[in-house]
Amino acid sequence: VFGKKVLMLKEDILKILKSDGGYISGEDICSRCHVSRTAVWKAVKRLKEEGYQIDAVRNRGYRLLPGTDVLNNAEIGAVLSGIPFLKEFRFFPTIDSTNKAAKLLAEEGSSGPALVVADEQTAGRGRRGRTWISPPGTGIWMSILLRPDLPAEKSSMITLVSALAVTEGIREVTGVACGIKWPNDIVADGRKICGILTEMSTDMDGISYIVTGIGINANTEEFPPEIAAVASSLKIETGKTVQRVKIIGAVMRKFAVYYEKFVRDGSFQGLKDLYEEYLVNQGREVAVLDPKGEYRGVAEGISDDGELLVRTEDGSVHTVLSGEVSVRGIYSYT
Ligand code: BTX
Repeated sequence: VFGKKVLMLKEDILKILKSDGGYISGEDICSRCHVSRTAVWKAVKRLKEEGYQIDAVRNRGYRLLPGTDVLNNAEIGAVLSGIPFLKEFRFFPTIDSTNKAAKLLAEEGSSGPALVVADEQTAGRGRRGRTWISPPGTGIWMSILLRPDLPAEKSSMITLVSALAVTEGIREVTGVACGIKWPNDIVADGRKICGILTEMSTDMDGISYIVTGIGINANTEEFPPEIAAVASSLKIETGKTVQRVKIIGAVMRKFAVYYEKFVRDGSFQGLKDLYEEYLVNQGREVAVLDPKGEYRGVAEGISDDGELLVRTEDGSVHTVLSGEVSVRGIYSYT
């Protein structure tokens, strides 16, 4: 009973602090929660231990600092409760990879849509077995489990749906003018702030499940040397701490809308124009690393199926289905 009381008090105090940007006196909190000063002080201490930055000033009271960015079950649950699209979510303070966890969830029979979020990944993955650097406390590492009734060849378009949702979610919350580097990077100022990894499992009936993994550098201040030149974060771009739960909420709201449209239409066609608005490749010189050899051309947008259209010097238009495309002026390719 005592533990539950503390928990409720913590939640109540948090609610009060969140509803007000300024200082609230201890006395005020006491009378609103019907508890003693000591109880309030203890609950605040607990909240601080959980990462909430609460300023306590004598004669003024308590204030939740705007730099607070806590990722936990309660915060994520609160932000997702308004998104009926998601049927389930899991949060892990640390995990090997949220894509892997989402796949396990699918294997256990989850019908999705489900979301797995972690504060840290110890074995975050990029494409082709590459590593995705996922330190604790700063990033959004999450995976969406889906079971769309679609032919397997449409699965790669889920990456485009995710990219659209991430771009708009980030823009809405932070104002960062990010764009999409086809097919699976979100960039700001020519640097990667997000990577997307979509994986699929099929059975005799087609798609069994799809997991689309999204890694966003939110409050990263410094990157390891191997990616320092190519990576950026929302904090680096805005100079401010972002609240990761807000981004998660905004991205998931957008995702629900675009995914449902995509599945209803059975095609990416209806999202193509919007996608192209954010496409940083558009009209720029690109280098395509084709298995048959590298070639260069100008990106002209995407096809109805989400392939990149590249016009080469001889005037012919190539469709690039997947793979490595670098854009002149955006990392690697100069
Ligand atoms: P990718 O193969 O396109 O990019 C991987 C490359 O990006 C790496 O080789 C490295 O150069 C660079 N890189 C690694 N970490 C970062 C980082 N934090 N920020 C910027 N650049 C980086 C992109 O693959 C797909 C990444 C998906 C990550 C999500 S996180 C949640 C989910 N779980 C999981 O294991 N993967 C996905």
